[in-house]
Amino acid sequence: MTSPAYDSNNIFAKILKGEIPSYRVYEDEHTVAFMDVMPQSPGHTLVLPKSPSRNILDADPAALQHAITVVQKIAVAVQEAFDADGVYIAQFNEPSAGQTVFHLHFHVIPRLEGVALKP
Ligand code: DGP
Repeated sequence: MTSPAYDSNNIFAKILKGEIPSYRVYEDEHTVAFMDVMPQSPGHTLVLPKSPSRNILDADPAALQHAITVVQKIAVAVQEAFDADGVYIAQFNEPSAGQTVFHLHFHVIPRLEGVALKP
């Protein structure tokens, strides 16, 4: 089955264009990271490539490679900033897999031993 085309009106595209505010914690030429508006734990951060892709299935490999290096930087930063015991990385592709916003993004979620994630 082929994935639908990228829709440039998705909410993260609007955040990238500055049309919707976000709490940005990192930005470089290719990638942005900002805080998730519905955090599953304190420090829940989203990392996304600026280039338009719906999810990992249609992502440009170079953009993906760069984004994962930023995921690592953010994971190290949130582990330290939130004194986390671990960091959960998640990424969803298409509604059947739990994706709700259709611009490729990675969840970087600090975890504390014995503390459940918010649903
Ligand atoms: P998913 O597509 O299921 O991987 O998750 C999308 C995430 O995006 C979800 O955790 C909530 C977050 N989110 C949705 N709308 C906004 C928004 O306008 N701003 C921010 N910062 N996060 C959002």
